[in-house]
Amino acid sequence: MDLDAYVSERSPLVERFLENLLPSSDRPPEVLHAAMRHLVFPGGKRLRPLLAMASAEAVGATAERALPAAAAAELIHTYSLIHDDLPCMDDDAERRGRPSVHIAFGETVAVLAGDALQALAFEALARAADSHGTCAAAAIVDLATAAGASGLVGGQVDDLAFDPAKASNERVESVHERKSAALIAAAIVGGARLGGASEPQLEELGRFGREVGVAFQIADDLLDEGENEPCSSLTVLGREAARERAEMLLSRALARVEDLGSRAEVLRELARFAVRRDV
Ligand code: GRG
Repeated sequence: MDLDAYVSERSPLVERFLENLLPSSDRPPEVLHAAMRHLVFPGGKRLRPLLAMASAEAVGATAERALPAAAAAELIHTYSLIHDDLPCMDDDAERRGRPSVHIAFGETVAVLAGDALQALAFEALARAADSHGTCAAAAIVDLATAAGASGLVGGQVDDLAFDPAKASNERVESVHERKSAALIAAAIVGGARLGGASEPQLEELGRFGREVGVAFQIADDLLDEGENEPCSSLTVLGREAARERAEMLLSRALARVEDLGSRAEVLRELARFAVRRDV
């Protein structure tokens, strides 16, 4: 299975879709639109959109069907990175080797660009209602749950307040599930929903997404070795046990989508990449 060929073929679909969705930086307020685009283009690995498309294809639909869910997940991801880099959060001056949005545009515009990207994510999915019917509404609920207080935002709050004295693998993975895995699962389930998946398929894909998401975050903790993060699998498990835990979650996840057969091979390969990556 040639993952590079898949990525080269499908990525332009996402880039075009996002390009049409994002307001032009020639249009006022120019500074807001430029700030919104700053981190979206060029993006990072585009893992969430690729998973959304592969998930739609795993249930027999085209990658194009998944584009609103793919783009919406990427926009939520991007907004969360912009806000995470702010001085009041992680205070990072660089993202993907370039100045963070608040360094390039100032804090006020960075907060507002994140807000606007979040709204745009839901707009993209809501607009899919015409072509995708009620499954678009269900995908909106899933995305809102993954992005909100019980998902990304709640996970971030618990991460920031994490007490090293009370650290345990359970507590760390509870943060991983919400801060990172929930959005990955929403991308996968969203793509499958828009692709017309059945309820049992959606349930299995949701579990697959959460397990891959936690394993992805453990891989991220391993890549961040040396940063001395209190809320990290590396801190509570150590390097070897953390790697084994990620592999265990990955194989459990892969077994869940075995029944989808060869159509799901790209989805499985993307999951392996997410967990074993070195970027
Ligand atoms: C500020 C609401 C709010 C949430 C912040 C995104 C986030 C939550 C924190 C950033 C730090 C972090 C470890 C997030 C977990 C998700 C993660 C590993 C993000 C990086 O995702 P990649 O590797 O990034 O997919 P690229 O750059 O490839 O898109």
